[in-house]
Amino acid sequence: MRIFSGIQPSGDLHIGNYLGAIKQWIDLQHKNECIFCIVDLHAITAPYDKENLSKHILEQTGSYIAAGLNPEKVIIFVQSSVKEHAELYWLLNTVTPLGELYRMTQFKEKVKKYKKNENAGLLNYPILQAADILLYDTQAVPVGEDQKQHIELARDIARIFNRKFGETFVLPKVKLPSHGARIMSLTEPTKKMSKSDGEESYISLFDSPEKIKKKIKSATTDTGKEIKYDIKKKPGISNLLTIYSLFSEKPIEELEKEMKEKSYKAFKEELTSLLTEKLESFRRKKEEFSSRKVYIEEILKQGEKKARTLAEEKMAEVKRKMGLQ
Ligand code: AQP
Repeated sequence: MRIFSGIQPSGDLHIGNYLGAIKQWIDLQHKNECIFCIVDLHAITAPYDKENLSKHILEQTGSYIAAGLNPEKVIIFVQSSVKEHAELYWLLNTVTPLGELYRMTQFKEKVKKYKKNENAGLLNYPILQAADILLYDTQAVPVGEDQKQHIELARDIARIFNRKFGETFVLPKVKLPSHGARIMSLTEPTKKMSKSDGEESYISLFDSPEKIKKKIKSATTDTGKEIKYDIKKKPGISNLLTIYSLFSEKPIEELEKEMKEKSYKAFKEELTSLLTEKLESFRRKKEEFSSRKVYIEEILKQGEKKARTLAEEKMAEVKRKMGLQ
């Protein structure tokens, strides 16, 4: 199967990115043709630090490999290095119903979040995402639940284009993890965990044991004492139980029994030990790759070459179908 997915170079990868997307990528890389993209053109729709963007891109590539992606098996490249993404984006603009864009949950949330930077990129973001996906005849897109709506729109855009100009694009399917599709913020457990929501709200894959301890200790819990999964009444404890369950690979019901007599404090201490242990190898490998800039740059160069070959071929077909040169 052809697989495509991407993450913005907008900060450290967190356990939500890992459980929602990257863990699936690592499993899928063995038996599929995988393309993983660092989506810098998406990242610039929010306020960002121009001086550090290329540093973040290299760090993120190192993080992908530290997390377990094998650059020998998968294509890893930077979105802006293959100009066909932006080119196809424009062509797809002309077939995308405007009403669909205004309906997108992420657009509504981001307009509120970036009140001082309400740019058209926030609205058109899913069209660029559709271009990323359709350019590579992608069959499945492994993402967290927050991106489901965008992948469905990409599928609709492909359908509209095919109807208008003839069979051109593969209709992509969304691929959600069976568990962990939506990890919530530690400080506001009714909101999803996000890179751009302040350090205290997420656990980075590369946090030190001290940071993990501090963040879990101050994670929002709920009234009452019981360690029980109840997403409505106990969103904080339910989120911590989900994280515990996914990293320990124990079902939530089993954990509820194990933790029956324990206090929130004791439960948090156990979660801290578990995360410290499970994230240790990510931390170690990231340090190893952070000193290998030339190697990382070479991976991106090779990835760019392979991605460009595929993208150029598809763009030629799209333009032909549309009657363009
Ligand atoms: N909390 C989450 N739980 C499960 N999956 C998640 N993903 C993101 N947050 C969670 C998945 O990670 C992939 C990459 O997302 P992205 O960085 O491209 O954009 P995002 O969804 O907007 O992620 P963030 O952390 O919230 O970034 P910022 O703060 O920069 O906007 C996607 O597959 C996503 O589903």
